Amino acid sequence: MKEFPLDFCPNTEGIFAYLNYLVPATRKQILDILIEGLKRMEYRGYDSAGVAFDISEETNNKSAIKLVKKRGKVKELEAALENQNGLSYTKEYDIHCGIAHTRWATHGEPNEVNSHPQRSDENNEFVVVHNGIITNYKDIKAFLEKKGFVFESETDTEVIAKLAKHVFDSDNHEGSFREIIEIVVQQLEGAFALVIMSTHFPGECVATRRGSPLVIGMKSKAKLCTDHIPVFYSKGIGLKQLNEKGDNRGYMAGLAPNRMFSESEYHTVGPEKEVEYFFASDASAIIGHTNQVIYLEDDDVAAVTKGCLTLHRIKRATLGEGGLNNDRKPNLQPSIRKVQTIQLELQQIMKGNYSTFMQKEIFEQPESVVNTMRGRVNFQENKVTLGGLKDYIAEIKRCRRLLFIACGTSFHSAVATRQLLEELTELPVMVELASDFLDRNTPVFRDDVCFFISQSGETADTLMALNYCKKRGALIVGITNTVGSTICRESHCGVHINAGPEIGVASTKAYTSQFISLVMFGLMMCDDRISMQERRKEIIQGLKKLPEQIKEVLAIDDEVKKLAEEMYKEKSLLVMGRGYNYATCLEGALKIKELTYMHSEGILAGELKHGPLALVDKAMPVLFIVTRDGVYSKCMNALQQVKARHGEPVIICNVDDTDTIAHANRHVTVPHTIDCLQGILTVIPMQLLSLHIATLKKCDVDCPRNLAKSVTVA
Ligand code: G6Q
Repeated sequence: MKEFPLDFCPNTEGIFAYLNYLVPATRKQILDILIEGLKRMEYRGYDSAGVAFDISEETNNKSAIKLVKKRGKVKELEAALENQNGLSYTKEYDIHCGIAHTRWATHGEPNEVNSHPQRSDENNEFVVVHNGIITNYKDIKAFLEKKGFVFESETDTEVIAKLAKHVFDSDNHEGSFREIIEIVVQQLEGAFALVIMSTHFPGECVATRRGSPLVIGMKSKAKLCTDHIPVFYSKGIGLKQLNEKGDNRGYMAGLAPNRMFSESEYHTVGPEKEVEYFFASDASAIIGHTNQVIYLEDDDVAAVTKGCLTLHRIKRATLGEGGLNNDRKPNLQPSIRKVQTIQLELQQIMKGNYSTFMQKEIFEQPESVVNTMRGRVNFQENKVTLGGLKDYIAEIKRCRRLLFIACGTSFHSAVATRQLLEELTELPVMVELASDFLDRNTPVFRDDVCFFISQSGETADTLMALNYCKKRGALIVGITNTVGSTICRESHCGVHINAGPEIGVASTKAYTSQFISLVMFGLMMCDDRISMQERRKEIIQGLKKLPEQIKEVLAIDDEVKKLAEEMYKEKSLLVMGRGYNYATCLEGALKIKELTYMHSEGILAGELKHGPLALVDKAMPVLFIVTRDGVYSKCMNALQQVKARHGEPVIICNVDDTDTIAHANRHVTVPHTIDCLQGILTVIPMQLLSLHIATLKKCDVDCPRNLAKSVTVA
């Protein structure tokens, strides 16, 4: 199978691991927990799954690990686990570690050998689950092959397990588990999150990340010692040393931790010692067990030994590596990881009565927009307060320019609000696609304010652009939907859009909440401008009416479905509009193409005569968005041009706009709101249309082909 190039590797994989310490559990219960963890992450998309667990009971107490892996769905892995000969499912384990994974093939086709966990050798001495890509795996593989290792899979991951065994064997089995893995991760390049277990360290596990999320949940009936975990620093070693010497003898001494804190571990206090740890790439796999979590930072190495969790880092980042920290001081990296309480409720991520997560999320918008505004917009006094920004507003007002940087749908939310932000802030506003922004080495200055908009808060391109701007001293503002995400942690300040978990790969409710968050920011920036007061008031009153108006749009679902029935066999759809509705054209076309695999293009109506008009004839499906705003007559002009070429446009326009409706072949209507908010109402028919076309074409609505919810590799 062809390897995916690095710029096309959405991270759909899922890691889940469970470690129980003095919390007795039968093997059946342990396997159920592992399988359940994988099921919670199924929405991310995957093509094979696997688990590793302890079987020392079956091998006369000689430490041993069993791997069970299956191509296909988690339920097939579950069935395979039920049919393992010679395994006792009732035997209780006081201490146990198990790791599990859902894989989406990148290096090597989806089959059992390529699935994770990957192993060091036939005895499964070290086994690993891995999300992401090891870019230098070929070099490491060549090095290990010279040492006599024989590889069985086509994966990049296998080098990790084998390198761990090599380091362990070369050091006469003297290093601790954590020390071994610290040496291993220093040799790895690329993006990864890893959890590793070993027959040499039963009941222990080590986890680490770089550029791919990993969260650890803690649960205990006993009292836990602290609400934060201190981080130790260890000196690093380089691949060069490993290559030159050919073994790692002597490296353990170099890695002796530089102790800096007296309180070193996360553990229980008092006589009761029982504790459980859950490791996952996605908090949704943990919330069913505990809401107490820590988010690992890049290069943290977490280790659990005898029920105690410790965190280490190889070395402190220097200014050159990390730029400025969140206080805009040289970055020496925080030296603790706070234990956080996640608010996510299990039912929040369940599908309920809806047939897909996407449908549920579209229909949640009357509530999600309220949640975005809750406690922030005072409709009586026409005031807006964003708690995460209020201390920075004075600095933002003094800036040279505002930059809004994002990818995909999140980028469209910036396009949708650019005009309003220019009007309300009276500042130059740049709207940038993160990948292009980086490609251009765009100049950024200390007095720039850079906004990073991201539903997941983990998108690699957006994150790289953030680091680029942070190093240049700009103020970093995060607009995210995921509390604790990397973008949210790396920002100096920001706004949580509070849309609730968005599971469907196609972004819907996050878009409308991002849109509103940016509008609220604009309103906050001009609250002391006398000349803006009338405009502010009408926008705030427009925001107040939005939830009810969104309900009215959702009520036309059946009409949109009929439209979909007429369109779903078409090969293409052009979506045209201008002004405030241009973003709806881009976002609508993105929804159509990603969900239905139909070609679709968002076209600025002002550009028609500069090229796109050539596409228009009787056979070309066209959808035109025309609402009663400042560009209405220009839109009507463009509509006439389309009709003059025998185009038969379907129109999205305002309710009761009989003049416009008269020009339509077919139409759907949305309520009228103030110009700058109209895009929130016009995008919903486009979300519904793409959903219905995808359903009619029997496409996978929640997991469109080739796409992932969280694109954590650039
Ligand atoms: C669209 C997708 C996608 C998404 C980008 C950016 O339906 O969800 O375009 O918006 O991949 O993701 P983040 O908003 O998570 O950064």
